[in-house]
Parts: sequence; C-alpha cells; structure tokens
Amino acid sequence: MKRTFRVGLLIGLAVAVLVAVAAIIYEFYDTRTLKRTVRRGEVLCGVNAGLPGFSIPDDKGNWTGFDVDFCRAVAAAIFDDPKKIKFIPLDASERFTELQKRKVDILSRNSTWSMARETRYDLYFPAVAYYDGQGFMLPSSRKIESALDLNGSKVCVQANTTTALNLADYFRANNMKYEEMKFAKLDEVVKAYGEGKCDTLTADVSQLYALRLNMAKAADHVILPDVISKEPLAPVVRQRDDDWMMIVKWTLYAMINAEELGITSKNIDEALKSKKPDVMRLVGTEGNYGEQLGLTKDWAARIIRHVGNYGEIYDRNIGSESKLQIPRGLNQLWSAGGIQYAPPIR
Ligand SMILES: N[C@@H](CCC(=O)N[C@@H](CS)C(=O)NCC(=O)O)C(=O)O
Repeated sequence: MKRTFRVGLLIGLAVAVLVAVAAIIYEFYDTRTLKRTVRRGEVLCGVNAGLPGFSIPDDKGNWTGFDVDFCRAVAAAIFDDPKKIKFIPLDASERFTELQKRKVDILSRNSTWSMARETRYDLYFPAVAYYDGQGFMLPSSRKIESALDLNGSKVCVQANTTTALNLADYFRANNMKYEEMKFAKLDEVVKAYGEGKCDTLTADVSQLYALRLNMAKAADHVILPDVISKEPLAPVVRQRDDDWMMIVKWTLYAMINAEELGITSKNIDEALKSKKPDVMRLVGTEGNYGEQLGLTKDWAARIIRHVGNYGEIYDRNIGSESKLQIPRGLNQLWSAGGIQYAPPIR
C-alpha cells in the first residue's frame, strides 16, 4: 500500500512538473500575441513615460492621453473592458527592442513609421494614428520667424529619434551650420533648453506643444511655423503576427469610421438601433466582421462605448477640450479637409 502510494505520488509529481515545463515552453514559444493576451487577461502597452496629452500618469498612477486611449481601445475591443491593460513606460532608445523582445504587445508611443524601423527590428506599423512633423521651439525674445534663420544655432535634440536624423538633413540641405546638443533622455533635453544651453529645441510639433505647456513661462516660447519632416506616428507590433496586427489596425480604423459616421460614446446605443447599412456593419448589427477578427460582433461598439471615436479621443486629449489645443490640421478627416482616411468596413 505504502509503496503504491509513493509510486503514485511520484508519478503525480512527474506529471505536474511536465505540465509546468510544457506550459513554460508553450508560453515562451507561442508568438501569437492575441492568444497570449487573452490568456493573460490584459494588454501590455508600451508608452512614453510622460508626454502631456499623449501619455502621462497622474500621482495615483492613472494614465491619460491619446496614445494611452488607443491601447485602451484595443483592450475594449478584446475584453469589453478598457481597464484590462498594463502601461509600461519605454524611452526612445529601448522602445523597439523591448517590443521585439515581447516585453509589450503593442507600442503606442509617439513613434514615427519609417522603413528602416520595420526592416531592422522586424516590426510593423499597421496604420497612422497621428500625422505629425518636426518643428523648432525657441524663446520669443530671439525674434526669429523662420527655421531658415537658425544658421549657427546650438540645437537641443534627443538621441535615438528620427528627430536627430532630420535635424542633420535639414541643416545640410540648406547649407546651414549648427551645433548639436544631443541627450539620451528627454528630461536632459528640456533641462538644457531651460538653462539656455541651446538656442532652440527640436522635436515633433505635437511634442513641442506638450513641452511648452510644462515650461515655467509658456508664453515666452514660440514654435516656428516651419515643419521640416513627415512624422507619421503609429502604433507598432511585431511582424508575422497577423491576427494581432489586424486587431490593432482595425481598432484605429473603427474609431476613424465611427467619427465619419457620427457615432460617439454618447450616441452608441442609438447607433445600435440604426438601420443605416454602414452603421450596422460597424456596430455589428449586420455581418460578422468582428468574428472574422477573432473577436465578437460588437467589437467596434465596445471601442466606441468605452473610449470614443477618433475625434473624441483627439479633442479630449490634445484638441479643443484639452490644454494643448492642437488644431486638427492633417488629422482632420479626409471629408473635412484632412488626410485621416479609413478603409471601409464591409
Ligand atoms: N517621432 C520621433 C520622436 C519620438 C520621441 O521619442 N521623441 C522624444 C523627444 S520629445 C521623446 O518622446 N522622448 C521621451 C523619452 O525618451 O522618454 C521618433 O519616433 O523617433
């Protein structure tokens, strides 16, 4: 009896160990982010550690911002709960490698879509969330009105960004000289500028708005009208992970289509009763588009209810209802003079 018991116990233990090892191996080798995310019960979202309007935590650790809301929308689509999410701050130098190493499921962090970033890191930028461009900020006391008058300037810039690359291109193309004051961390860039160690600070225009907001005397700094580059900011995922890429891409397109159709977080219940074919396809009362994504019929309705349409997210974080007051510009819908354009859901 005793011996049989011991053998049984040993077999039981061996099975338990095997199951545990198999689970670890499975978890490690399973590269399908959707499956891993659903199993884990939350989305791991890589964000900027602190960029007002885009991604910033308050003193209680509650994150807000345009990039933050995009990840919440993905969580809403999957879990019907925008809180099933963990935000992981990543700085400019580590963001792509951390995504590559699967530390996060998605990077939603003012990152410019460029060819080399897709090829070098095996990543994929599914769709443009925010059309930005690079600009210059400087003290208004300098009385400079054009970037072409910046010849001979000391320029503060952050390393490991497209910003540093464009800066070099711009001055070279215009036969101008500059002294690069490059720092690894954004705090250092801002500090150097604040201490007058450089004549101007360069970054994406949206970031200049955010940084100016934090300055002791915001009104003493101007952002020049010149935009010297294309910075299509987009969420980022890993290549060869198509189910996940499709969810990220169509989450953004669902929000843009919702704005175009006039569906908001406030009127979503009426939209669910609508008989308009394009509204019905978006909110899931006709067709099974969500199921084809591996989600439910009401995936887009969940996004709109919990987080809102593209315009709502824009306005409350960076637009007319926010402190930043960034005009919609290129990010207006194509039907209203901008270039935000989502393929149809059909
Ligand atoms: N869009 C550009 C710039 C993005 C970027 O990382 N900008 C810096 C300068 S404002 C930043 O967000 N730094 C914050 C950090 O590294 O934590 C890119 O993708 O390279």
